[in-house]
Amino acid sequence: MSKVSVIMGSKSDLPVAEKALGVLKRFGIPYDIAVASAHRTPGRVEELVKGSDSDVFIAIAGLSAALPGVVASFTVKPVIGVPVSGAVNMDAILSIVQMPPGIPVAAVGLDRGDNAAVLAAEMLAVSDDRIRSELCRYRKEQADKVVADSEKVVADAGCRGFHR
Ligand code: RP5
Repeated sequence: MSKVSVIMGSKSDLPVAEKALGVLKRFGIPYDIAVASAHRTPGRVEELVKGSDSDVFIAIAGLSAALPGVVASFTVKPVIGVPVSGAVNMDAILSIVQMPPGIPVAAVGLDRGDNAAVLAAEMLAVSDDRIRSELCRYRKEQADKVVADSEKVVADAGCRGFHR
């Protein structure tokens, strides 16, 4: 049984999907993944979404990125859209951000499959203590890294840091 379904509009979106999978694996969140295009295989998108037992969808697409909105049209579960970069980047961003009223899609940054997975984990953590603990650990690791990076920058610069 999956908790998160990741759908990408094309196999060419796989590098962005892999960022999401890496985070979901780290948090021990079961997921499934498929390629299905809003424009080329709309019926397949509908089948996948309606047949899914996941709690959250991550939809990844570039160009005229209709996929997240189309996924959202078939479910009342939360949908996170990830715009994929290309020759023009605003097309995918605006296609995901500018959803009409009543059918929202949560948008993360360009190519930010990793943030989509973190946001999905945060949604699941509302009712899952284990995932909440993983998220807290993840936050602490990031904070520890900033401090370690700062200490290294100060040491490499051969000067004194703040608060001496
Ligand atoms: C979108 O068009 C896909 O999500 C992909 O980002 C983009 C290009 O698709 P391909 O031509 O690489 O299949 O539908």
